[in-house]
Amino acid sequence: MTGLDHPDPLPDAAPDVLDTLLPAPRHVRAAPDGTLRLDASARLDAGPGTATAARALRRDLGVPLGLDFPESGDGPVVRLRIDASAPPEAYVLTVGAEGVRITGGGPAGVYYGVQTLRQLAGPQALRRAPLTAAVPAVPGAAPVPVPAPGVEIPYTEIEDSPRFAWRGHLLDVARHFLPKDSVLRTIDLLAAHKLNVLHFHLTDDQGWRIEIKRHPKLMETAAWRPRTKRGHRTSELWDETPHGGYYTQDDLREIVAYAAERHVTVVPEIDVPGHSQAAIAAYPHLGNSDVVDTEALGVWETWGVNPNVLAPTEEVLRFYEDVFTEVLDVFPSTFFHIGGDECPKDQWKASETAQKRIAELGVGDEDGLQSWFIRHFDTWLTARGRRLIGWDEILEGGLAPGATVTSWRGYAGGITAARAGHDVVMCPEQQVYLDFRQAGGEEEPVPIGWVRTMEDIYRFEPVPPELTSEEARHVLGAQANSWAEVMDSQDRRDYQTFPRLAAFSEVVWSELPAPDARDYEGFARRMDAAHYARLDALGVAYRPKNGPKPW
Ligand code: TNX
Repeated sequence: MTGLDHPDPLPDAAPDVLDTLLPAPRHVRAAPDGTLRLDASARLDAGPGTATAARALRRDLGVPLGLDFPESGDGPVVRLRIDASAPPEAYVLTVGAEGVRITGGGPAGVYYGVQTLRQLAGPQALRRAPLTAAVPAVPGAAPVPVPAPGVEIPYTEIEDSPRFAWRGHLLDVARHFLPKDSVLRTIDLLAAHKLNVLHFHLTDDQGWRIEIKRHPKLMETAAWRPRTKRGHRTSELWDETPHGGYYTQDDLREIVAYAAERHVTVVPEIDVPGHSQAAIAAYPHLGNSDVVDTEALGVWETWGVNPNVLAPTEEVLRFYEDVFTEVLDVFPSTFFHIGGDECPKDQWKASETAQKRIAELGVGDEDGLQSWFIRHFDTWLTARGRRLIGWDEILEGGLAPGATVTSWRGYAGGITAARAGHDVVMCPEQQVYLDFRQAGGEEEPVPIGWVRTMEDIYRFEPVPPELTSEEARHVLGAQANSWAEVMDSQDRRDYQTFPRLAAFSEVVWSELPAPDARDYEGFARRMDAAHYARLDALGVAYRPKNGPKPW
């Protein structure tokens, strides 16, 4: 049902559209007899605090359905309201004879109500333009009449709120740069799935992607690699063309504002002290120049864990304070991700400078040195009203007092951190990494890690049973990470990310039973009945169940 391609009579809402919502709401009641017809007479009454939802209604539902939603008129009303006694992301959506009412606990709740209304209106509401439109008339030619727009929505009452506050997706733009437009589109896709954190992995050995005005070689040198390894199963080859790119600070401010309008928080990551070869290639004094010829290092051209890590010196701390100052200026997020993963300690073991630091600081060993490094920035960030978050390796040598942990090497790091009273975001790689292939067949892209099907993702449980309910409160939520070593195009990213991100969205939004008791068949039915069609309307090159592949 689309509302516009068969204008007369208006199409019936799919009778079972209430059973296709995804992520599944907490309670859906079908009200008896009837559907509401939203046509050009429908108007919008947006109460205080509902501006983002009102704009989303007009942009994300009105434009593709051809409805303007003026403020006055005598048609059905869409009423948007806030009831601050409810949690900020909760909403109640009522569709009845007089119109639609969406009441949210806060602006985000009303916004999510609009996203649900979009699903009730059918896949057409996920497009960017109506299927029929008046076109600018060629001078002298007669205009062709356009059918009246409209859509029918079943009467219902829906009560909904998310299980977790942190519903995230990691986008790796360091291994492969993703043009700004694609980042904005990703934010649209997250919002349509009621996900609310974009973890933006901006730096790595293979590339630096954020303009830092104080240190211009990060853009001139660190943002580019002379050649790159393309990972396709059929052709793993070195591509002699350079790869690179970076976002200017204005690009990033635009991304942050675009995300905020959709209730998505962008959490920046600057990965230290490992994963830093690109920065060292630009500024060799950042590396351990007493053990390796850092002048000879270029931006890394291949994948894996890199031995060239930052030197643990005051000079390096000052350099990164400069960097972080500019990053904080661009990203208003409370959380700031500092990386901390996969920092091999061999160079520190061999370096006299590093050994002297260990002795001076009295931190015992190389793990203590990394912990000192991270603690420095924990204090630094806390003094600026921000919170440090890092990969679970930051537990080694002692967790910094204010740190939150993204637990990726399984659940263990997250469990330890939660028991010590630290907040945790769960993203165990074996359960929820989207760079892992989603089937075992020969035709899948270059394998990274294990096979993780849509069903595996659907049965991912963020809260490990080992935690008491008190400890479990530290699990803020989860995120699905899309590392991009072999995702060198938007299509390749779409293929890896969808449909599995849809399954993930339900895991973090809906109150699902324990993994074995989850109704995967019911989820798959909703995918088949509506959600693949929604992804089609959104223009997502997801992995089709039975092929062919989109390349
Ligand atoms: C480990 S997850 C990494 C990434 C890789 C990923 C590949 C994490 C903190 N580090 O640098 O891209 O594996 O799956």
